[in-house]
Amino acid sequence: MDYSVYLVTDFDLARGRTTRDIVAAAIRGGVSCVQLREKKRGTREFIEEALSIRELLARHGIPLIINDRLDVALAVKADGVHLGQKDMPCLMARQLAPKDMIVGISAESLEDAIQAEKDGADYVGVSPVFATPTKTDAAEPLGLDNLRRIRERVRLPLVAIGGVNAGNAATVIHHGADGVAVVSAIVRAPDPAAATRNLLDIVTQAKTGK
Ligand code: TZP
Ligand code: MG
Repeated sequence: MDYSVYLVTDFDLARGRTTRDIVAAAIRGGVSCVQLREKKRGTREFIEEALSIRELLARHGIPLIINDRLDVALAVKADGVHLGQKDMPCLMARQLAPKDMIVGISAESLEDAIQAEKDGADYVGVSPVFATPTKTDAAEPLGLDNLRRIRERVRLPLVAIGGVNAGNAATVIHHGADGVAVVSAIVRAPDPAAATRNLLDIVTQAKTGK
């Protein structure tokens, strides 16, 4: 599983473009994986959107991860589900999900990350690394030193999220992340395909220099 450039969608930040438009552009730019994050839609709409995005991503062999909702992930046969510290516990999701479903957990501390590994998570979102206006209820930023501490203690793939952009993506990789998860750096970009490609170049370069 490649987490190099991990897009997290946000309809409100897309400047009038649809989530499908943004995902299509990100695919052109070489996105590694996509999380559908729909905080405002009802279940029916969320499912319809997920099916449409899943079909688009499947054509390119790119995994779809569903934010918060294991039921939606199961219903649309998504590749994975992403759960925060206030969502369904990882152990429970692991029991309910098919064996091959990816379960990603947001860790807001070193302890959360260690627990996620014990509970059978497939990857950890280190959240947030930097301050971000995108998620208003985000925890205190962990910073690069804590990212490195988590890297030293946890073997799972780490995805850095929160305030990550082309300006700091290389640093984040150098502090131990396997990939960058971004909302605004792609969703708000005037050219989301170019923004994705640029991030991928930076991450690939930073990984080869590791
Ligand atoms: N989880 C932790 S921070 C965040 C999420 C969904 C938002 C990240 O958004 P941005 O625009 O990439 O800072
Ligand atoms: Mg959540």
